[in-house]
Amino acid sequence: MPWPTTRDTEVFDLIDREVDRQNQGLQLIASENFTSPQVMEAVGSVLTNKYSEGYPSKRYYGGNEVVDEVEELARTRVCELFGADHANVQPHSGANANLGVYLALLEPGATVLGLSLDHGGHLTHGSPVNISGRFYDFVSYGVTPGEERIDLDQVRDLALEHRPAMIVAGATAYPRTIDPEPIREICDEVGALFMFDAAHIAGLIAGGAHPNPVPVADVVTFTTHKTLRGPRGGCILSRSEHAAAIDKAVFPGLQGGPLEHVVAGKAVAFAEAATPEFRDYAHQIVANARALADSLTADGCRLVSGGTDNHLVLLDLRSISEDLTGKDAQLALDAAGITLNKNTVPDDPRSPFVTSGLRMGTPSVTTQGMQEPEMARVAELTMRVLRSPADASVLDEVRTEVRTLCEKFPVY
Ligand code: DSN
Repeated sequence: MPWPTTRDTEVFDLIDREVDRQNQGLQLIASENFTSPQVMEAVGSVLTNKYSEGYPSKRYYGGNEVVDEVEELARTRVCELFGADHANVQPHSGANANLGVYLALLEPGATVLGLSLDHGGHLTHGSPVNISGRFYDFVSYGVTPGEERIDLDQVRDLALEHRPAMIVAGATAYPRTIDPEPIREICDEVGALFMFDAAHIAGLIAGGAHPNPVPVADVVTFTTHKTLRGPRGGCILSRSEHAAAIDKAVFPGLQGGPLEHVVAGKAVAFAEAATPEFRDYAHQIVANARALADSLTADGCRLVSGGTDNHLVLLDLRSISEDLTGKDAQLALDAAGITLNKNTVPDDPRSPFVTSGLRMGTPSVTTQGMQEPEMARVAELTMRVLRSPADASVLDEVRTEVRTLCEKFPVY
């Protein structure tokens, strides 16, 4: 059957609308970014047509001579970028990367330590609603009550008490540097494996703006689409001794055919992240987050941990109004063209669907070319909405100003 010649306007009109939305509003979701045209070209390529279960030169189907080279290129590039022994570039997502590691290295029911969800951890770090919390015995550590930094004393105490098979570090909503060294020491003291989930900060690590956990941890997982600015997907880096188990866990243990068009996009992104321009970009992400934090704080908003060392800030909305929830704030800001997400703050009395906080991140606006002066403006526009979330005229005014700002920094 020939391919249809009529354009599917229903779908492509929606995509055009999404291009407008991304161009015209402020994209401040800390886990998002604007990937490059070359990454998108690779993801939209004929590699989507190919089945390639297995790994380079060990495939189940024929015709994989080109795909083998694509995947090998991605593996080599990412190993060079982070200084890793081995890479598995097939995980479809960060969640699958984490699950692949658990399947490879843990027995069902094994004890694992992870950062609790409301202190900034991820669902796959043992949430009871996630497979990680159902198949493994996760024990949560948190942040210190005052400074809101990862409580290493608690990690050590819990490790000595529970003797975990693995300690998971990494976060989705933690604004500070995570030093892998002291966690390695605790792992060594109790004989635990060390997995570092670097999903949020992979780009900061690649660009030299944050410490690299690869030489320190047994396994490092990450997503390729956040600060790293590649296509949507996951990746696992490991020491050679874990390579065979991890590859077997990802396929055939967890996934079927790899998405080789996405693997090609990952290869493009890994090369982009190895450039001097990307180093500047990674440092500017952090500088922008600091500028955003300074302006928000100066305007009276309390930030979790008092500021940031990375790409994100966490606003404690109770410092603006006791009645303002993350849910309402997110809706009001979205209506004003400022897109971000509600987020719990440590020991949040509200549920994860309501929350007392907001998370804001700078990877996307930094890709657009915004710098410190624009971050002060973003903070000012955000605070204006947060002070009058129910005032339609304020939301309209801010929306117009957001659009004018974004027009100066076109994306696509
Ligand atoms: N959804 C991602 C985030 O926003 O942090 C984590 O998977």
